[in-house]
This record gives sequence, C-alpha cells and structure tokens, in this order.
Amino acid sequence: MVNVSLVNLSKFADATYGSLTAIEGGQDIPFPIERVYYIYDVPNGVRRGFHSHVDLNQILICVKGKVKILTKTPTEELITELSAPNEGLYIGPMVWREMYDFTEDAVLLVLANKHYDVKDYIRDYSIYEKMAREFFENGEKK
Ligand code: T46
Repeated sequence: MVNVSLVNLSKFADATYGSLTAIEGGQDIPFPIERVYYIYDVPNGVRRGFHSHVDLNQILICVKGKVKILTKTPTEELITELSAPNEGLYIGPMVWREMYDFTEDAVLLVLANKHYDVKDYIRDYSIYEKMAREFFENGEKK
C-alpha cells in the first residue's frame, strides 16, 4: 500500500555463534536515523498507536516475539505480522497505524528519521481522514 512496505534486512547467521543483523541509515533503510525507540512489556490485549504522522519516516522491527501492525489510509488497509528480527516495516507520512497482539516477549524496535515532535501526531481519525485525502489526492508520497 502507499507509503508502507516491507524491508528485508541483513542476517549474518552462524551455526556456532548465532545471528547478527546490521542496519545502516541511508543504505539498508531509505533514510538517515535520527531516533531509536522500542516498545516492550505490552500487556496481553493492549492496542497501541491510533495515530498518523504528518511528516515522519519510520521502520518497525520486531526484534523479539511477534506483533501485528494495522496500517490504514482512507482508501487502503493492511495487516502485517512482524515476527523476524531481519524484517522491517517501513511506514511513511500520513499513514494511520495501530499495533496489537504483542506476544509477552515482544520487543518492537523503531528507527525514525526525525527527533520526537508531539506536533507531528494526528490522533483524531476524522481529522486524519480529511488531511490524508488531501495529501494523497495531491499525489504526495514518501
Ligand atoms: C509510532 C508508533 C509505532 C517520547 O517521549 N519520545 C518518543 O520518541 C516517543 C516515540 C514517545 N515518547 C513518549 C510519549 C508518550 O508519553 O512515550 C509515551 C508513549 O508514546 P505513544 O503513546 O505515542 O506510543 P505509541 O506506542 O502509541 O506510538 C509509538 C510512537 O509514538 C509513534 O510515533 O509510530 O509507536
């Protein structure tokens, strides 16, 4: 769907020593990394997110456990299950997201291209829908 895509990351697997994934901003992912955060210890049944960003690029990686990500625009909807530490979900501007079905051990790592900015969040779905229609009708993409 628009402004959402899967990103395959490297995996250096060694039968004796285990595995390693490396992520270089601007190389393995399509933007420089300004911020890293991670979500964990999410109680059973909790759903997070319920917002869009106006102008933010992020890659979500479930480095441990599993989580489902709902991404949505006024015209498209996609559910992605993240369960591998070498698989990322790119989410660009003006995409509504919800994260749910976290397994008890889940750790969701997020790489972002900008510092935290509370003004970049749209948390009201009806406001989001209106803004997103204008955004995508103007042909704006990532
Ligand atoms: C997103 C999804 C995938 C900060 O102080 N700095 C930060 O960089 C972030 C991301 C959050 N916070 C504070 C703000 C809140 O007091 O952490 C608290 C929880 O944040 P929030 O309720 O926004 O968390 P989620 O899980 O709903 O959303 C987060 C990101 O905020 C969001 O950008 O795309 O994960």
